[in-house]
Amino acid sequence: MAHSRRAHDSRDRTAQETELPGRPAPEAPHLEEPVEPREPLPPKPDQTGPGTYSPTGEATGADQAVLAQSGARLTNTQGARLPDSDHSLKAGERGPVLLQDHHLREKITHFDHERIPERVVHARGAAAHGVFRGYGTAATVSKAHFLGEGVETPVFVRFSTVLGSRGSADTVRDTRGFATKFYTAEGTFDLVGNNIPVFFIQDAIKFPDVIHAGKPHPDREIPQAQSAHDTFWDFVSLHTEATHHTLWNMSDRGIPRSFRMMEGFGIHTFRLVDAGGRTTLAKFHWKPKLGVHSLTWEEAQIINGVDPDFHRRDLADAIEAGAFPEWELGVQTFPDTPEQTFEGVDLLDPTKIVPEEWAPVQPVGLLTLNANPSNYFAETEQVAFHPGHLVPGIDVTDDPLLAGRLFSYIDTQITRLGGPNFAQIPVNRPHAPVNDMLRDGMHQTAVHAGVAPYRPNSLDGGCPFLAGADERGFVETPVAIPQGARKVREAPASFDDHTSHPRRFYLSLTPVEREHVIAAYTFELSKCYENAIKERTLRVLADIDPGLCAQVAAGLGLPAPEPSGPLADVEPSPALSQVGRAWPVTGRVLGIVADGDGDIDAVRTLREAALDADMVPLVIAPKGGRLADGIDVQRTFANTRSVEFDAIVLAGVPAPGDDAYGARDAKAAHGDPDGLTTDPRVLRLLSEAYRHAKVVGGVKGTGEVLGAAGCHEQSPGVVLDSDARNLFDQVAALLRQHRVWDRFPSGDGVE
Ligand code: HDD
Repeated sequence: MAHSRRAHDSRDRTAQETELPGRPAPEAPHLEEPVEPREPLPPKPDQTGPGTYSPTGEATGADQAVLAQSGARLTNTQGARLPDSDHSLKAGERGPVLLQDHHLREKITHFDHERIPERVVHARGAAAHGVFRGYGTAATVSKAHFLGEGVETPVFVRFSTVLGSRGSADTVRDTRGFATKFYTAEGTFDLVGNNIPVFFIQDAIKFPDVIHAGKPHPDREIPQAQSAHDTFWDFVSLHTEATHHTLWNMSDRGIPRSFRMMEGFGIHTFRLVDAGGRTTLAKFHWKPKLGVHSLTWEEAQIINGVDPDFHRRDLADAIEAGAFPEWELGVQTFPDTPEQTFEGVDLLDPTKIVPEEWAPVQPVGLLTLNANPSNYFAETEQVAFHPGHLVPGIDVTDDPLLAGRLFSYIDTQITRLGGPNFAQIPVNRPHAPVNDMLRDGMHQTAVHAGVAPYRPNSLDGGCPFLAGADERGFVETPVAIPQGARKVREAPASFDDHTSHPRRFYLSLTPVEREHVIAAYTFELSKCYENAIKERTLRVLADIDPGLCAQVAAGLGLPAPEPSGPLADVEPSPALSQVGRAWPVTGRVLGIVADGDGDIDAVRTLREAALDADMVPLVIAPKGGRLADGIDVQRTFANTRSVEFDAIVLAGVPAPGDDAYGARDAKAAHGDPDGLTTDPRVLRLLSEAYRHAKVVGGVKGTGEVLGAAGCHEQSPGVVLDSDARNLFDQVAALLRQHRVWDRFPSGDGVE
């Protein structure tokens, strides 16, 4: 992966760039208000696009960049230049505003309509542009052109939370959306997945129910972006097919460290078609190169207060810094038999998984996110995904959840984006030529040529012509329908197993991960008012694992019920655990605490070692500006918390600064003028990081401060070394495990 050594945080970019070896210092930005027009910036790649006048052919001159914004002079919407945009037209300076002020009315009217309905689910999101490169390995199962060897396809990926509103916090406990738009040469393919491989419901007809239960209560509209409330637990305890998904939500998967460190899943089984027409059933997986990592619950809660945009910022900063996140796309494949099962797992049931140990995930291509959107609303907000956006080689199955989705997504865009022409919005435009015979409608921006948008015709020379499979047409797979099938509102008997898969997931977790699941259930249920809901959930848990049930019951102060019958006999799937593997440290954030009296050589060595390892070093000091020797400060004691960092090292013993918060108070709070006078915010940084099982360390002379923060030298993951390079190497080695897992409570009693 190529990384430029730019600062992780765009706010610090200029400061950091100036000191990087071999990089010319950028010009000082012009911050004064310019008085003369300057050349506008050239459009960014995502601000240009195919001409809007004729999607059926070559652009006819309406350059997107010109349409969006150009010229140095303020104009009205029609391009007429304006002399004033700050004062309404009045009858005299102190007189009434005149109704004839068409400029005032145009400006205010447009503003009044700036908001569009937020997505009914997945309203809160962040996105990026990128590229997908096929490995060619999928050729044996799919003829999709974009999966071909070396084929590069532009993509747009949007990550999201499900329940919260557009302005809600990022690190809530929730499922994360992972939606990818591949602009392929054969048309757009959307893989609209999540970071959890199963879903709450088996049939789309229940989607309004599960979402109504998860959204805030209709009377007070609380809680926001949370599942810790009565209606959610009421529904999932009565509707036990939700148990598997809920268990994943209560695990660490519900609070990812970063979008960059999440797996993604297509969830449904798809039907792949090869060049010879042979079909294979398949499930899609995204595997992050940075590993699968999560926050601790306390971290997530702190971040929701101190940086509600944490995931959004993390993604944008990493891309801006050149630390481009990557995922491998993989497929699990299964023979396309009439039963559509694999090793007893019903492949049409989206609440079930096939363990990777049974069907390995075979890599078929690499996704790299390498550019931030230029405009949030135009792109991230207006992007419209649809599981029915398919290309030749990838077809759907009869999963009843997928069937409903194929209806719902287009429908929702019509409300959300104001009409049926949302595919003409730049971010939604296919990169393949479009000739669809669809005409008119709200927000039609294409000026279609021709007179015969119908078939057959002779007036437009018979165009457009049809394309069969031999001309890369999308031909539905002719799947047999069971003979004598009756029209029923029923599900197959296999859909009734709601316990064996959640049980496998729970048994696959390490003790520390199970502790987190227990804590999450206990927390969420403790937020419910109705005891009956808690008791019903405990009965569900008893059938998953009696130990889990007993511990949650103990936390709630309720008796633990017995399982309703014999427990499902399942083997664990180690691939489901996030703990125990070594991952790259690329893109991880190292906090280096120092003050002017600190060990400047150590600060420099730590920074350079971190940059060499493609990590992101951020210097934390009592105040902003620069340390001695020109080292820039990126964070101050006042503006940061430990949650920003994956590891923290001390390169100085910072005494209270003389900035507004805490200096004198801090000394007073210590009570002992001869005692340790470390700034209390540094002690909090360290003790918090320690509590969250992060690697902490320091150079020589900092042991006492670490000890005062509760980070004792003998404790796991506390590193002291007089040599800064050695210190870094030990910190980085520990960070490969993401956390110092031994530091969490032992998991006693969790089997
Ligand atoms: Fe959905 C959005 C993922 C079931 C109806 N869904 C949406 C998004 C993601 C998913 C990632 C956000 C896309 C974006 O970033 O714009 N949804 C899923 C997955 C599902 C699923 C993985 C099950 C496997 N969804 C599902 C069902 C229905 C919907 C069963 C309705 C019957 N989903 C929608 C929607 C949304 C949506 C209402 C809201 C905004 C949008 O579509 O564009 O149509």
